Amino acid sequence: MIKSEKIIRSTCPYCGVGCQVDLQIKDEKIFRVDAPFGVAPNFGRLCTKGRFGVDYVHHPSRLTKPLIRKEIGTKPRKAIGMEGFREATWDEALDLAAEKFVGIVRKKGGDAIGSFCSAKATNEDNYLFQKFVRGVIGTNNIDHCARLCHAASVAGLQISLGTSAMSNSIAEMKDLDVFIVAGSNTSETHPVISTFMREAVVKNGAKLIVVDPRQIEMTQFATRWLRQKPGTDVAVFQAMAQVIIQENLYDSDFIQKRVDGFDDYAASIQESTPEWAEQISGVPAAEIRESARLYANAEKAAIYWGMGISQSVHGTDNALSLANLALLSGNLGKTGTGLNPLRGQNNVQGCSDAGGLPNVFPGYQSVTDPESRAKFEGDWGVVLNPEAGLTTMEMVDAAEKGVIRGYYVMGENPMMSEPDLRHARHVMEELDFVLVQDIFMNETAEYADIILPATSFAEKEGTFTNSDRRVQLIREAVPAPGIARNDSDIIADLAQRVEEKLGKKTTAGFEFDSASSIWDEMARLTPPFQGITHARIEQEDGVHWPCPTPDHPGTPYLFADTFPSGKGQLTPLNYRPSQELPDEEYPLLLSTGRVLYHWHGGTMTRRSKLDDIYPDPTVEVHPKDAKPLNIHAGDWIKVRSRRGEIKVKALVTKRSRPGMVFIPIHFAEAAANELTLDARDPQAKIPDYKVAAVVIEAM
Ligand SMILES: Nc1nc2c(c(=O)[nH]1)N[C@H]1C(S)=C(S)[C@@H](COP(=O)(O)OP(=O)(O)OC[C@H]3O[C@@H](n4cnc5c(=O)[nH]c(N)nc54)[C@H](O)[C@@H]3O)O[C@H]1N2
Ligand SMILES: Nc1nc2c(c(=O)[nH]1)N[C@H]1C(S)=C(S)[C@@H](COP(=O)(O)OP(=O)(O)OC[C@H]3O[C@@H](n4cnc5c(=O)[nH]c(N)nc54)[C@H](O)[C@@H]3O)O[C@H]1N2
Ligand code: SF4
Ligand SMILES: [Mo]
Repeated sequence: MIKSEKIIRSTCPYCGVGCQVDLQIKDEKIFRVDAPFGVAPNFGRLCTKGRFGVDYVHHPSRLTKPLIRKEIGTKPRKAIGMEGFREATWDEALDLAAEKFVGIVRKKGGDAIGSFCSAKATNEDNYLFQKFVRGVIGTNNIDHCARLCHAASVAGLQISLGTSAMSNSIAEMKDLDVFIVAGSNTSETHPVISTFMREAVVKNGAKLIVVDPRQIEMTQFATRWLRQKPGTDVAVFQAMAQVIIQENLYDSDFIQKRVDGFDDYAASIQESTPEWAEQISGVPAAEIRESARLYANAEKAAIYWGMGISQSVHGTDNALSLANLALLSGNLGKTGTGLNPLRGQNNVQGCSDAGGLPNVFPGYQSVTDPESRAKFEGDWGVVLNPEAGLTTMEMVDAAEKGVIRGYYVMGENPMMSEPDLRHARHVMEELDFVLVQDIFMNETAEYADIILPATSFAEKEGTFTNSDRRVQLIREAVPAPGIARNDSDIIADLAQRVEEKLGKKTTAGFEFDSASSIWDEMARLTPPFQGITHARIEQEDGVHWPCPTPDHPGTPYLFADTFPSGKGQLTPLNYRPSQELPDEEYPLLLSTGRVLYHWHGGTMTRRSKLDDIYPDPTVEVHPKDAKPLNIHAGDWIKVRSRRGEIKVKALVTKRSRPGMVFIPIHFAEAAANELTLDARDPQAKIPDYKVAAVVIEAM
């Protein structure tokens, strides 16, 4: 057995569970990953990605030097591989990047730059990124993958409760009596959380209601499985609420003390009977009735949800329909209850908390609020843009119109993750300047003018904030490859160069001696972080924000006494159908999502041994749909939509409903987003990744 030279405690770089890992190091390499037993949130558990998937850190294709496009400036820019770039020094690459940004800012103003920060990078990296973009470039055009992810959950929870984070902690799953898992393939996407859910069922007798059109693994533990047609959640949850009101199962005490809008809401759903919902969703009325009773009669009942709820043209309504259920039944503000959107990326919570959004500074302080702005202007010593910036998809629209001329993309891969890639590519081709900062050459970097090599989670210090708002440390465990540098250091150097060229100087500046001192600056300006320091997290193995003072214990569950908006708000809703439904020409409904072994565009997992287990792009086809087309398991087939076409391997399985196909998003050679459509929820601006129309064909 190999003996480790050192063991470094860190946080898994994949999903929002935020598992604590012990990286075992020999010869400056991670050769094994374990999990400490006594430490939250995972208590010794890891999934296959945390345990076996971090070998991407040592992949030979890591970016090691800054790269500059050989034919910089020619348009339309084309996607090119490594051969189209030449190596450069940091000074040359950063000087040129600064010159290009300054050129655009001088000509067109700061709002001509669009920027993407990263839910893979640390809180400290993202704080500094938004400080640079807001304070030096002078725009609020900053967003990240949260827009493509839980934006609708955020919008819905803001309306109903006045806040958006997961309300209860992972540790409380042991206290569940009843819980709903809606549109979350938890055992593949938040695997360690799913083990606590299973334990709640198997050991504690909790009852689980799964709401999902696919026969995901969680259905094996469910008391009830509501298998609806994709895109019909509002009807199902409205009908559950109708039963709760009609049968007097609601918590009138809770409603009287803590909820507004009951009478209007009750009047609005009189007609939303389970029979009505059955017509729309295909879920038997009796199942809806029984599920409503099970949920409302429980002592403590929680709701967990994922992308099946959020990624929809009516995602905000979906989230609101869940919030309505929790408010009606009083399942908020105590342990084992709550409204819990399971956050996806390792640091998507933190990236939003640190101000990586177009409308807010760190800690959700509004950029349009003069008081908040004055505070940041005072501290940073600059005048800030008073207008909220553009969201991810709005930046694409603005780039198409020529309003945005340059992109700064740190640790995101929009050329895989955005809907309707053909359109997204066309927009990319016409930009004046694209700067990408990543650990690998990805599909977005192929469009860059300059690529800056960053260090990975295993090569730097900082913090990630997991799904239940727990701020945890990552630590330097191995050396950086080549001359790759930490995201924060790159941003700081670039910011100083841009400041100099623009003749602008932030007073607090960009000189930091450590990630911990960047955290301290952010915490000083962000009330819910003020009790948290790196030293404290080190001692306590993580702290849940809000934590306003050093002697505050942190907050595992929210809303004990009140909601941020005062009272919770019940919201009347109307069911609306999806934008593009199957028809004669495109007879199947396409849903896209994830599998256990891979991560998003595959940049990391396809450079890991996990790729050996799941090497090919796939599509789930129901036997009823496969048979007439003579499609067999393992056949390569074509899937076509109005936007594009891909070739994938058929998995003939009853997992997806008849009339529906499911394609994972992880394969660049068959990107699901060649097929998806750019239809968005009007409030949250999130694209619908779960309903489009396609046709399949044997090859
Ligand atoms: N292995 C792996 N894990 C991941 C990721 C990854 O790429 N790979 N990504 C992370 C990220 S960023 C995120 S956001 C999370 C996402 O985690 P999930 O939300 O669990 O991921 P998805 O695969 O998008 O699946 C959502 C579920 O919604 C169901 N669904 C589809 N349409 C509907 C509908 O109309 N209504 C309902 N109720 N359900 C529907 C699908 O069948 C699927 O089971 O995963 C995180 N974890
Ligand atoms: N069709 C369809 N599309 C989807 C979805 C879907 O369900 N269906 N889901 C959407 C969702 S929920 C999400 S969250 C998005 C995800 O979309 P993205 O965030 O664009 O996807 P990732 O592949 O996770 O991109 C992360 C990038 O960060 C890099 N990276 C890793 N660590 C570091 C680091 O420390 N520093 C830097 N600088 N870079 C680093 C990786 O190499 C990778 O290129 O996709 C969305 N797109
Ligand atoms: S559950 Fe998430 S955080 Fe935990 S090991 Fe798996 S991918 Fe990493
Ligand atoms: Mo996500």
